[in-house]
Amino acid sequence: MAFELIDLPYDDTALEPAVSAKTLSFHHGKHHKAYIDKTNAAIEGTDLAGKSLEEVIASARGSNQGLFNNSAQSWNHGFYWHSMAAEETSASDELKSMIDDAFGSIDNLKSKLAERGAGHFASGWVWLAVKDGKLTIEETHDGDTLADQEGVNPLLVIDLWEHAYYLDHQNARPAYLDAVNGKLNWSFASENLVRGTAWTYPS
Ligand code: MN3
Repeated sequence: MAFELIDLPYDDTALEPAVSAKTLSFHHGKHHKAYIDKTNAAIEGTDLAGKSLEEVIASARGSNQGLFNNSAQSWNHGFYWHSMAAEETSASDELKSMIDDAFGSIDNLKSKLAERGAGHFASGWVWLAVKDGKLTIEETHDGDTLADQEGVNPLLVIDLWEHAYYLDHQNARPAYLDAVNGKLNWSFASENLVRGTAWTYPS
């Protein structure tokens, strides 16, 4: 059983103007699809065929950089699509209280995410995660992921690769981050928090 390109959880115009249908057509239809296709091609006929995407990522980490990059990017993009929502969403009481404890307010958290995302050098991802029981902002470089990291539960992610924003915001990563901050899916973050373990890529 091969991995599939999951559908976007909203219409392709739903995130405009933060993220346009044109960006999604390339980002989901070309970039994400290519990561999935390359992961499938790399594991076909090996003992990783039939494993979960999370197992493939963990197995490839540190031993097969090409497969790691493609499988982790497959996961990260699935998680990223769900990290944004068409409609306004709200955080659970538990998440709100953890945000207040860690960042003072949800607006401060959004500012910190934008600051860390803007300051991240070159390609990567900025995450809201639970680590050692506390909310934290994490960054990963290139295709690296929090999907398989012990004791870390990712709640939300923002893609910092230029392909995520160049068509809509050109080089202005801060403008993209401000726009995406208004589209973050706090319901998804709350579901991830209450589950207590990392989201899994749909199979
Ligand atoms: Mn991307």
